[in-house]
Amino acid sequence: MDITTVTTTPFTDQRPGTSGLRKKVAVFRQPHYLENFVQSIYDALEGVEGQTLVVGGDGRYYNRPAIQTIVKMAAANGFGRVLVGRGGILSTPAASCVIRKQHAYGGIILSASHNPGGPDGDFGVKYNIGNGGPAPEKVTEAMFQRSKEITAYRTVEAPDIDLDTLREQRLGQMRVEIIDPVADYAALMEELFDFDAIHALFNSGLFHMRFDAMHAVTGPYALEILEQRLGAQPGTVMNGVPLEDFGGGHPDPNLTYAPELVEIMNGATAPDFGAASDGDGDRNMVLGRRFFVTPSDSLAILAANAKLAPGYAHGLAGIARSMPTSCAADRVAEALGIECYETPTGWKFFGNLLDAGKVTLCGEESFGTGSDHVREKDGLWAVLFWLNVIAKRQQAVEDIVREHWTRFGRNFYTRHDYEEVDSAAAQQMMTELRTRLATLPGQRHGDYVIDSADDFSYTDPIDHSVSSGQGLRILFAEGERIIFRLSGTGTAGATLRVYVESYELDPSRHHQDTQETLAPLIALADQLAGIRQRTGRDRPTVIT
Ligand code: VG1
Ligand code: CO
Repeated sequence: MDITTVTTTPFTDQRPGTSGLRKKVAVFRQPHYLENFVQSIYDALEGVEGQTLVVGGDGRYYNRPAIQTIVKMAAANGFGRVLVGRGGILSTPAASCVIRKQHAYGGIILSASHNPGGPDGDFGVKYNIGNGGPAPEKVTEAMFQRSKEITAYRTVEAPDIDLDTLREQRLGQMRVEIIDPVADYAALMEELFDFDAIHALFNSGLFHMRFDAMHAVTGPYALEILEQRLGAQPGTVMNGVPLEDFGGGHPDPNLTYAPELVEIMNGATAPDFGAASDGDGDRNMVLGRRFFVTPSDSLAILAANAKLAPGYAHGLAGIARSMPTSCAADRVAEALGIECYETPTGWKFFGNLLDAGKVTLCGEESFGTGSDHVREKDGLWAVLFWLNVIAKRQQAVEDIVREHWTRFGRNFYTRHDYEEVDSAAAQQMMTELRTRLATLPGQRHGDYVIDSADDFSYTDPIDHSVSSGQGLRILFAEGERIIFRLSGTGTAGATLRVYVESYELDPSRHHQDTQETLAPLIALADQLAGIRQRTGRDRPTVIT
């Protein structure tokens, strides 16, 4: 088979963000745009000759043509074998699982996660390394550098491969295997959780759940695992067929973008348990009957109950949470006598800690929870973990959470997002606040005294790499926190995220409303940073 070398010129905007290169579909469709980035990935890797690459995506628009391009270029760049999920489908955690289980060199995952899809929506490409996790910064930086100097890419002239039949094909010297996207992943879940106990729970007829796959990638996984293997009632999984535009929705499992599920769970005949996952299947939202579990609490509760699941029966080595995630998990770690690590936003920062065996569970406030079973956050895993805990404790979700608060105290927590604000204005607001950070400690604002303030910087405990500029933190004397960050996953303008938290030990106050409880701190955040004035917005776009 002939390898073709195509001459090209660099684009200057191919710097991967929080999780890969994420752009509008129209940007990716420019001639050579995808090819340039894929060649930059391959160029940044060493010794790929004869190696195995895993390829799959969340099924969004442009998934299939992109896979054809990536596979042909893999053949031209010397890979020995490519594993592709049937139909081009692989959820992010399943891709991580396959990379590990099949000892692949790495994988390319096509997704823009929770961002909307379709011809006018977003697309994304991320590279995962051999441990199954997102490429660390030094690797993504090498790709970006390469993309700025690229002059040619390599591909092969060949007919498209058949993505829809489980079989082996050849592209020159390279084997292409179409694999069942669910098999390896489902087998791993069976090892980790007590499927018999969960099966009995569903079988009792006294327990009902709804899982909203949001027309994204988790549909086939949830149908197989929840309905087929665990015996949940047919219809438990809703919106279970992946669609290229996610049915026009925003596949982000939160109270704003999953209104259908939220309405069911708030209804008079609400089931016992509700859950949803995002575009690429790595996020989760967990709901009880008329009850929302914050992702930060979910991490803490799973940690406190981990021994109920067979995969974690021996206990946890440690816990890690991203900096903006609430401190609820820290209290559990303290009680368990284990370490709790605080990392920058983005799953890639957990990789070294997991590989070194320092932590077992990880979580982010952005509906991400996971463990050392793979190297990505894992939506369905979190749902199965909750089901395992419910089956063992035989309690309602709300009761489990309230008991947790009584024991550990409650971290009231909210995130306010200001989406698509003017980039320059958002940058300026951050810069201005950054220069004033040193003057803040000691200031009193009503009931709150500022204890310290900094621009979060992280030194990886394993490889000692330093990641600075990871968010402005204002910490108060009684455990309250206000954090300002600019998103690294948006594709239009800037997204400002403001994270606000307080801590309450007194159980008589645990029933309070989150937004009301945090209102004075939310007002203070605006006062300190001038959000309204700088962004011209009088309220956030999304509150979680
Ligand atoms: C967001 C979240 C972050 C998460 C990232 C990728 O990043 O805040 O916690 O790791 O998305 O999630 P940012 O930079 O926009 O705040 V996903 O589901 O895209 O893989
Ligand atoms: Co995602």
